[in-house]
Formats: sequence, structure tokens, C-alpha cells
Amino acid sequence: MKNCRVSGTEILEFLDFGKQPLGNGFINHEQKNDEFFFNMRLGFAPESKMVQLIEQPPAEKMFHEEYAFFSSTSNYMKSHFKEFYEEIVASNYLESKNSLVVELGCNDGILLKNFSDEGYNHLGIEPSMNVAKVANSNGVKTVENFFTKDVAREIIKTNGKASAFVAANVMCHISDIREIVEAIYILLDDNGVVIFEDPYLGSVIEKTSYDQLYDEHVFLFSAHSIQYLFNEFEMELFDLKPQITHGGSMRYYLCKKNSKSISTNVEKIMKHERDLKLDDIQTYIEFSKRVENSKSELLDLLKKLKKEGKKVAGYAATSKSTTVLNYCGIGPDLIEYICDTTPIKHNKFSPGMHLPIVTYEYYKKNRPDYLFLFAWNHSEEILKKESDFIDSGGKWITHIPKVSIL
Ligand code: JHZ
Repeated sequence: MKNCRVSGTEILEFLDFGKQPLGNGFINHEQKNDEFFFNMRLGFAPESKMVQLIEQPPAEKMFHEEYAFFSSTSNYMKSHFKEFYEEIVASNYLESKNSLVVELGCNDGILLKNFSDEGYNHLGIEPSMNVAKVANSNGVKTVENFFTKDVAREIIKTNGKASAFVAANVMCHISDIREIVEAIYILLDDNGVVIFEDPYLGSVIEKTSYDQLYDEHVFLFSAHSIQYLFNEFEMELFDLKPQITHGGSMRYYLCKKNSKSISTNVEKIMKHERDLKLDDIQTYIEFSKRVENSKSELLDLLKKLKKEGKKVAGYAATSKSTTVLNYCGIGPDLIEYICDTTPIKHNKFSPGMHLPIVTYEYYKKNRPDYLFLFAWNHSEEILKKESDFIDSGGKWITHIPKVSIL
């Protein structure tokens, strides 16, 4: 993709992560010599203000019947999505329980289950069949498909128009974003709302959390870029609410033009983005220098620990860990294994660098001296749960916002 996916104008490249595998492409021993890689480069489009990958692997390679990420693995996220549900219900967006709520990329149903349990009219759309099956078996009505304009028309035929169209950590995954926004416009009732959240560009820049970039995250959104994108399709932002999830996310509220009053939050956050200079390529050039520094500091620390004979393991085989490991060139010589609670990842190897993925129980029996916190976004939940690791002399390593030992 040489031009911006939103405006069709030029993209200024500012960061090259080199060859990267699929963020969730955990592999068996036999697949080690037959892995998929793509060139992961990041750019900024001055016209739309959209930060985006220059190249993204095809959607079918990333989302399929063996998708490795299940949303319900974090208890904190379960309560976060319960609050999201409560907010929608408490607002006047739904006239009654019959008003249709559609969720794009509902995964295992972590959000929609709240609606289905209380008898709300709902529909999930999820292309990764294995997670969609879990949603369906949990009582969440889910269509196993990618979302398109045709799918939107089909849904209208069977379910009518949507009063609320929601998504969490999904919109930023979709390369053909114009098709999606057009499809949303078709599906949405004239008075309907679109509410979605994704990792926030401002937070990534402030925290140097470069690992929010991997194959699935083709965009890093801001209020400016979302306003630009939806304005193209006669929709506009009417509210914005920052979230603490995933190291700093933004919840975007959109409607068809002139159908809702605009919250003062919109201008407040737009101003914050101008103050952060998110419209200036220089900001991204400086970010890329900080990313390079982070890489060398992390490698220095891991090599020093190895020299001292310390054992280091990783905690949580996140998608983000794929970027850290491959960009920095960290293999099993520096981090012995990664423990994770997701069964589909067990006894596999991390994408690209091939670190063994082990069970939580394995970690408990084979404690390292240091644990690298790959799920730094869940640090509160994890550090609390693992307090005995520190008590028994263990130490945590993080790389966000700076490489350090906690
Ligand atoms: P977590 C995924 O990213 C992928 P990831 C996706 N592209 C996205 O956008 C975000 O989520 C939202 C493990 N874990 O949430 C379970 C433990 O082992 O940071 C999971 O494998 N123990 C859709 O993968 C992984 O972490 C724990 O106590 O970067 C999830 O990582 C906890 C809390 C998690 O998302």
C-alpha cells in the first residue's frame, strides 16, 4: 500500500520493524521452517492524519478457524466490558430491548454476553470461526463472517437496522476500512450510534509502546484520523472517552451527521492531540528514535543478565511480544520460555523467534529469576496475582514506558 487507505494520498514512512511473522501465528515444531513473514513498516498520512502499516498480510491469514486470542482471558477485561454494556444500556441509545446491537469482531462474546444474558436483541459478527463458536455456545448470536456492505444488507433483511454498532479492538485491524465504514452507514439506523475503542495513538507515542504494532494492528487511530474517516461517509464524532485498557485506548462515539449534540470532550481531545503534535511527522521521527533506543537498552539488559547466569522467562505470549522479540532479535538463548494461560498456545513456539510457550503450571514449577512482563497492559491484575514471585526474590522486567526492572 503506497497511498493512505483512507485519503488515497501519500504516506510518509518513519519506522521499519524489518521482517515480522503473524503476531498470533504460534507454530508447531514442524512449521518452523515454513513460516509466513511480511515487511512491517509504519507510516503517517498527513492528509488523513492516519498512522498505518505500509503493508498488512491478507485478513484470511490472520483471522481463521485457529485464531489464538480469546478475549475472556483477562478478568479485568471482563469487568471492563460489563461496564461498557452498562454504559450503553444507561444511555438513551437503545429504545427498548428489541433495539438491535451489532458487534463487529465479537470474539468469544465477552461484551455481547452481557446483552444476551439480559435478553437484548443482539448480533455478533466474527470471522475467526473457533472464537465465534465459543460465542455461539455462550448464547451470543454470532455470524461467522467478515463484515462487508453485502453482509450489512443481509443483516437488515433478517434483523432490521442497528441502533448501536459497537466494536472493541477490531476497527484498527481492518485494512479495507472505507468498506467497513460504508457498511456501518448502511446498517445504522438514522438515529443510531457507533461506539468503538482501540489502542490510542497518543498513548503509544507517550509511552513508546511500539509493540502495539503488529500485523493485526494496521492502524493507530486518533480523534483527528477518526473524524476524517467518518466525515467521508456523512458521519461525525459526538463524544470521546479515554480508556486505561491496553496501555491507553480511546472510545469513539459517532453518529450520522447532525443527529446528536457534540460533547465538549471532542474539542478538548482534539486540542490535546494538537498539543502532542500528532499532525507533525517530526513527532513520529522522534518516536522511532526512542523505539531504537528501547531495543538496544532491552538487549543490553538481557545480555547482562545472561552473563550473570540469571534465568529469564516471559509472562504472557501476547501479540505484542511477537513484535518485541522479532524486532529486537530475542530468542530462547535470552528468554527461556513464555508462560501463558491460553490452551491453544501451549506446546507451540512463538512466531518468528521460536520461544517455547508453556503452561502456567510449568512456570510455577520452573521459576526464573526474572519475568519479562509481555502483558504490561495487564500489569495491575498480573502483579497482584503473582505477588509471591516478588516475595520469593523474583524480579519483573518491563520495557514500557522505559526498559527497567520493577
Ligand atoms: P493481551 C490481543 O493482543 C490481540 P494481545 C488483538 N489483536 C488485540 O487487539 C488485543 O488483544 C486487544 C495471556 N495472559 O490482552 C493470555 C496470561 O497468560 O495483552 C493471552 O494469551 N495471564 C485482538 O495478545 C495474552 O496474555 C494473565 O494473567 O497483545 C493476552 O494478552 C493475563 C491477564 C493474560 O493481548
